[in-house]
Amino acid sequence: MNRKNFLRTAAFGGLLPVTRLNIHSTPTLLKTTPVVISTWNFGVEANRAAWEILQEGGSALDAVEAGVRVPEADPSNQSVGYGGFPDREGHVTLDASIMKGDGRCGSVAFLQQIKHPVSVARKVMEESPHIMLVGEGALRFALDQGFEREELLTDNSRKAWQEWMKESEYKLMPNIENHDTIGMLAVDAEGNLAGACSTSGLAFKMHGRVGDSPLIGSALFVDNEAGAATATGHGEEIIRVAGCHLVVELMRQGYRPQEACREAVRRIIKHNPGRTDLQAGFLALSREGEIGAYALQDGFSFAVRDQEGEKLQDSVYEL
Ligand code: SD4
Repeated sequence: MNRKNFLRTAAFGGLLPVTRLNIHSTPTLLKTTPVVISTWNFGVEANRAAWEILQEGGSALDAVEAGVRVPEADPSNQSVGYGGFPDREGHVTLDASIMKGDGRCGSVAFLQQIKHPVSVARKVMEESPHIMLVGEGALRFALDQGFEREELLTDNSRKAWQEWMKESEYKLMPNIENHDTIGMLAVDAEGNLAGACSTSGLAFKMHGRVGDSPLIGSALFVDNEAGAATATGHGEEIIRVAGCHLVVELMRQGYRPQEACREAVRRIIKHNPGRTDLQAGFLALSREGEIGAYALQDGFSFAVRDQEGEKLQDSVYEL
């Protein structure tokens, strides 16, 4: 039997699992119908900006950048970009990442005074030989690239911080009270995946703290051969399990997006038996447009936009 016939027999006759063959084959680009998903209720508006690009045949990369910029610029959103809650010392410090299905990626961490960290992350990917820049270096790079310095601490967020200072009690609060993050995944008409993530991190965190959002493989991972994932919640726990890399690798092994997200949540629970003060929510998207979402506990919502319209959904959860 020559090799070609063997592979055909293997695929149709069941000698080898079909997925084994796929792992080693170069992925062909599919024509697909675009889909964009993102974390939390503010994802609905963010998805609209992404959808405008996707429906005109634009790339998933352009779509996720445009989408994530929406909550970054919104002062009423106190967990992302402008208007984000500051750290304990009153500084708004931002983390963001962006990744394409071909493995190219960029990120910034502990960046101050720049309203759109996701766009700086994209510049790191496209205009620097590196993947990640932090703090002062990230700021200098952003300024060199033409971004402007801005005051990101709004009056409302300053007041919330001053209120918090009275007790200075650092307690973890699940869901919207303390932390959300925009994580967005998209597949475009060419079948290419991309994702982006942006946050001001946990409210009133220690100065210098960096969460999962800028760490490739923790809050974001994208691979056209397997799928895409993003995460929100307590970054320290998501980092410990390399959450989004785990989700995508499980999808590569044949897990459905939802099952893969559930497995990541279960790993976090295994590290934290009995704890009820944690939250983590994962979203996953396959190249064929299949969506998965799973959270550690109640309260995680996500937004979906496809040709059928827009939806806000509550995620299933474990505890
Ligand atoms: C962080 N994961 O900095 C982010 C915060 C977040 O929902 O997602 N909150 O840990």
